[in-house]
Amino acid sequence: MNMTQKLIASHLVSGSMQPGEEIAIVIDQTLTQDSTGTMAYLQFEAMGIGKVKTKRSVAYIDHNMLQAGFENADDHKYIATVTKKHGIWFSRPGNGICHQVHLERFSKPGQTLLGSDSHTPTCGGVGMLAIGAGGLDVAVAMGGGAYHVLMPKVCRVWLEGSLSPMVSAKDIILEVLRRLSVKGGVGRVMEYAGPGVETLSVPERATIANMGAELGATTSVFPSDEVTRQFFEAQGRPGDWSPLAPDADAQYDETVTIDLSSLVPLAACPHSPDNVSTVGSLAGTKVDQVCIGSCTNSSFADMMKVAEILKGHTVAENVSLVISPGSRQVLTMLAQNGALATMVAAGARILESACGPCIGMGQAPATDAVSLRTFNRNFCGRSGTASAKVYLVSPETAAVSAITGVVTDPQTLPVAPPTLRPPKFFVNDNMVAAPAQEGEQVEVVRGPNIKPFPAGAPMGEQIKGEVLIKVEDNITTDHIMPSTAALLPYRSNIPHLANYCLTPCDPDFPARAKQKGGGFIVGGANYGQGSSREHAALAPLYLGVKGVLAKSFARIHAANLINNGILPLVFENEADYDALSLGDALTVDNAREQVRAAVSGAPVVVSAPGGKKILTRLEISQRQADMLLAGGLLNATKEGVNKNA
Ligand code: MIC
Ligand code: SF4
Repeated sequence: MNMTQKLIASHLVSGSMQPGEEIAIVIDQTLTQDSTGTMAYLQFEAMGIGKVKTKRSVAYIDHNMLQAGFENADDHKYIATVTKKHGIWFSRPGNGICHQVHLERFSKPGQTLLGSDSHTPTCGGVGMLAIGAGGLDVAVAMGGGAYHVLMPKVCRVWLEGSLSPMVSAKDIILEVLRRLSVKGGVGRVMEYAGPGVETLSVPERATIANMGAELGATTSVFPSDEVTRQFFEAQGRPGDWSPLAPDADAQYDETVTIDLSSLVPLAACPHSPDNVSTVGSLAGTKVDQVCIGSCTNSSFADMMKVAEILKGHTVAENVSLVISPGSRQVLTMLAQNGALATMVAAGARILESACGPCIGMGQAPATDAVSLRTFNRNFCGRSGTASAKVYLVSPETAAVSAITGVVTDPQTLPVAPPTLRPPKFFVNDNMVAAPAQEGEQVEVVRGPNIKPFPAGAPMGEQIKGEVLIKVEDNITTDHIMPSTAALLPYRSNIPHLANYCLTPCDPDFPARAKQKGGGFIVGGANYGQGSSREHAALAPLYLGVKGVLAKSFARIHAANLINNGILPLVFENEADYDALSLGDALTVDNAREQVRAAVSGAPVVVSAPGGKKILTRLEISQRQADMLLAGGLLNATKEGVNKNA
């Protein structure tokens, strides 16, 4: 077996391990963060379960850190108290970005992790099966329910050679994205192997696993080897380590080979993580802003490289450099060894250990600005400035360019800082609050920002509505449910958020949907890529959207639609996409019957104007059909349809 098959086989509760078949796996650990967490905990509460049934569940506060009004602080209080009540560990604001902290303090090779954040695969860097999902799926897992996913194909990424100085783990994943695109990982686990793997430290592996999310992959997995063992030793957790490797005769569905020695510094150009060019080809482009941090590149080693490059220099006059160390562990170590002072002396603006500018929480660039970021997503407008041009680069490229003021290939710098593997990390878990022994005693605090979530209604015999919007390929959840500093505080207030649904594509969409009493969305390929945010299904649900017809869907978003009772329909014939227009009246007759028949592969017929019949595929299991008929997972769970929950 390969590692993916081993991890799945040891957690399998139902289904057969044939690629494309629905399987159910036991979840050992869960994580949530605050922007998806409020909804996940409201849903968990609605299930009426006392203590979580997982081996470990952790709630992080890292996204909504600007407290411009009471809303974010209210959300923090709600999460702090609801977690204390239900047996969940609570990583307090300031403790760091969920994926970085989870890797450092809670990851465990061989275990499964389900997180309500698409970058949960970061912990694949130590041999976990770590998957991102919607909040409702995570809530079910906390309640002891299995997680359902399609058995992935396994793509082996064979790494040879070793990286040249100033070429980074970020450049490896950018190379994978350049070759495979943002759709290239759909339905796959990326499994890393080959002699190049042992040249990479755990944080470097985590960078690659993290940004595997941008391939659309189910997750990415690295072996747990001697390098991993040393990482656990240095984290003061030697007992949590166990080995993981593929069998010598392991089989893979596909293989991609990368010679690390041949890689050069790369950049993802606006506005997609797979729009990759060499940094050399962009050299000389004037830079306005450099942001270093995020769950992709904020480890101690990354920060030390940056400090080493900045040493003795001043940030170019035309550049604003902001740095957010990924965790309190990282920040403390930088403070202790003087690297923080080096960064400050160079003119860096230090932000707290949180997502910050990565999710548009502050540091929106100037109009038309060029911003170099060590982050993982550069979707248009995500920075908070629609006209900004965001490039995704390595910490080396970012730091060097911050000094020169123009995009600069870091290989042109005479000194290359070493890659650090500290023998001992600074450990202090005092900002992770333990759950209460007697949860019943804890009172959950709900501020006025905590609104009930919209519930789906059981499916009727006929589904009718107009095409409310037609959008192109690769629409992200940042388009469907934008997340700016102004909107993130309302993640527990769907009626408010719904007013901004799909507005980057068409500002009139919410009003039209309300006026028409709901209807259908028409999308292109890879509809719903990016974030795991369930809000990209909940806001359309609130607006009365009953179905989305698209050329294809991103995995997490399709699951979120089904979980909320919305039909994700795939065009059998892509020409039908071209034929549909705004305002076309669509009808699904005998909807309940058609949904039941879809389980065995029958097409769902959608009637369009002029007597046209559009054939669509609804790729669902029996369990998902039950959910759609019941009006979503929560209803189905309440009806007892979902036995596992
Ligand atoms: C993101 O990077 O887009 C986020 C913000 O972390 C999301 C979660 C969210 O929308 O709250 C993700 O990646 O899932
Ligand atoms: Fe936070 Fe950005 Fe990572 Fe999402 S991608 S978890 S916003 S740091």
